[in-house]
Amino acid sequence: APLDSIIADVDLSSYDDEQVKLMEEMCIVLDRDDNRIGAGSKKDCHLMKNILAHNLLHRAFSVFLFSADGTKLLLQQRATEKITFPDAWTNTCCSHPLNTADELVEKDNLGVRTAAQRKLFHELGIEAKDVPLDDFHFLTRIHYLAPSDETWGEHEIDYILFMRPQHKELIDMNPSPNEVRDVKWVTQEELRVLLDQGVTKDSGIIVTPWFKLICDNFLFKWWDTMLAKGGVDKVADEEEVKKIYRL
Ligand code: DMA
Ligand code: MN
Repeated sequence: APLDSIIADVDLSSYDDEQVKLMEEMCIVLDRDDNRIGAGSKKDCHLMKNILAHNLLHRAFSVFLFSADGTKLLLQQRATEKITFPDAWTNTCCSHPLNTADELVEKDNLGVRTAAQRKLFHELGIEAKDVPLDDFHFLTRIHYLAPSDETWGEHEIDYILFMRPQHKELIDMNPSPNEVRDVKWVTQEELRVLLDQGVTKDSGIIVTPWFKLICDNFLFKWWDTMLAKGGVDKVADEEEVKKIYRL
């Protein structure tokens, strides 16, 4: 069985202790149709050798948190301490639902939403009461593979979640420096500038591959729909909600 021969012999001593510890988290291992086939450590799931040799795939989520009026999106720059994609600009918050009873619940994507609420607090210090589980809106799933360097990378089915809290114009936060180097609320125009800088090698701006894929394929269309509808309900069409996009 492929999961028995996973390698885990990489030397982590040069990385940040807190981030190394998080490599022990257990991710949900999937077949390509998003059925759970097992569990694997965050470390095993993010080694390019395992991804390429065993086609190892895991479940993830990406949160897009908007201002109350919908004109601004919260971005983060990943901390230098991150083992994968350090210093890269990306959407509000990304991580993995863990292989635990509460985060495995698939009905109404409850497990993924529970994980999203947990990580918004862990990475950005956003309180659960400001981001209620019912206010996350699931849009679609994206299956992609992207190396970070010669050792590490991603191979995920990524659940896209939008949230647009109405009780405050901009949600309060208190980012954790071990996770987040910087944050920025951007308009569509400001995001387009950042994405352009991200493709210019000497700009010093790096953008994560999944955020770039989502921006290139969906985000601006969904964002316009959200503004036109005045809310986050039914921003993705029925086809998008059902499908797993292979990007
Ligand atoms: C993993 O994000 C999830 C996606 C969609 C790339 P991450 O590397 O930020 O995970 P974590 O915060 O758990 O390290
Ligand atoms: Mn991952």
